[in-house]
Amino acid sequence: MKKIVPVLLALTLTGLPTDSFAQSEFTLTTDVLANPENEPAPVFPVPSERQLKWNQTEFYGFFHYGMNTYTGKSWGDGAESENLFAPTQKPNPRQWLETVKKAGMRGGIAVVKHHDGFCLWPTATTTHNVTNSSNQYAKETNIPKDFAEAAKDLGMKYGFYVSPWDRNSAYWGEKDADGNYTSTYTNNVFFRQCAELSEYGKDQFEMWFDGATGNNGYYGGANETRTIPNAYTYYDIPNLRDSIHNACPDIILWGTGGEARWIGNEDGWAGETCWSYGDGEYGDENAWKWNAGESDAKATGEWFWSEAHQSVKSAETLFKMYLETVGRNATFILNFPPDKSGELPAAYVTVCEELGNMLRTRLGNDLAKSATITASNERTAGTGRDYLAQNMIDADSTTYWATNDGQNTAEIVLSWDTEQEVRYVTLMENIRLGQRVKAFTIETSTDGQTWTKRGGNIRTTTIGYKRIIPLNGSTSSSYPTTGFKAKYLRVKITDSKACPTLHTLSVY
Ligand code: FUL
Repeated sequence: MKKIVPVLLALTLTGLPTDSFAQSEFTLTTDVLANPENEPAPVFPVPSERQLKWNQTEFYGFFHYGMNTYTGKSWGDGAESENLFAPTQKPNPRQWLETVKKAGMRGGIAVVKHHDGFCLWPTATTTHNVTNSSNQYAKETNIPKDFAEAAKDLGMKYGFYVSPWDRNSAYWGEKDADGNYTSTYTNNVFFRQCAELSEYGKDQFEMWFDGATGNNGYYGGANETRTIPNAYTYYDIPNLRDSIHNACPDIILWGTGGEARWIGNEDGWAGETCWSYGDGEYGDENAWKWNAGESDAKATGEWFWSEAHQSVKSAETLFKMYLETVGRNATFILNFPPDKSGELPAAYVTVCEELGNMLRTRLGNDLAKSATITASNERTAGTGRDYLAQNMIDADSTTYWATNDGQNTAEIVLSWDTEQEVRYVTLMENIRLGQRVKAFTIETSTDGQTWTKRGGNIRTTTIGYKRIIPLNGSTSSSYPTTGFKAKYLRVKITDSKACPTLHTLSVY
């Protein structure tokens, strides 16, 4: 309903003719506040549309391949001859993506320039690139092009890791005669590299910038130690972000780019309590900026392939890492390094197949779909939207359940005609309206009278984009051979910043 509110304003505007502006009367219409759908008000901060899409990628591959693959170093110093980059066949990014797709991953990020500054595409920004290697396969290499094409073909998301720190460039960390940093590297090298990369696909989902701020390096032959005080200002991140968003609207500038955060470790785990705002493993309930966590981890011993670090973690270990990242409101970027042939070794392919099978058999058959669902409170429907408990099990993430305003606690009950064996519960908040839930419990019952709390000592606090709770309380032991018998499963939301909004409740 439109309300007309007369407003009398006393304005004192310096420098303006006071007779016409001193007192003015106008009407303010409040129909901007009309809410025919009765949607809950957002709890800020909320994610942007591109941050939401990014979150939905959930689990994706990381591919460290480049100069270090051939030198065995973790960090090249930038003095490496281009000829050292010598693939034994044409690198095959399609095989990388096909492999991780088998593991259930939805996309991948390819390293196209690491700290050594060697570019895996024919760039105009530096001679330190694939075209200047004497190796024939190096000359044919264009990782961003082949990676993007393969991803599109396979229906996967894709993006690139481009190191801001460049130990080869003479301009990185360069100072003028007065001791001030020049902008040559940022403007003429780094921006242009990002711009060139944006040409390889307008639908990229993430650009990966690590936070390294310098050390010793080759720097065009200077062979010295250089550092920069502040990556954000040195790389002119706000400007870079605007430019790249104009070219690639869905791209998230990760890390130094400020649109999603490093989870704070490289071990494949996020905090049990994990807010999508703030920093580190746990986030910060009171922070003001949406900054969801991404957890980066290695499936092998090193980021790059090397003779010494070929062994790969077991699928069981990777499954645990999946539960502790995707299952704790973080995205999971898992590194598999191609070897000197530019392909992933057979052992990595096998592990990816095993992991994919585990995810399908353990978290693939949602028992909630065949349950009856009720909730202690369902928000009053609007003209074209309802907030029924049923919306949590309808496989449509755009419909959701919510309670009425002021109802910050609630009970949701699933029941089945016959006894089920249950091991995991997945919950997903409608984070478009902010991350709200602060505490919940999960219980099971065989008779609807006696309830047993599940989840062991796991902190059932935040949910966020996605939370997966192993009902036996353990992510570390392998898959429980028997689950809990249940005819009823109850989720109690015991604390929330405002009325809770959930779009998915799944049981496995
Ligand atoms: C870090 C780099 O220093 C490591 O070499 C690796 O690329 C990791 C993923 O990011 O910032």
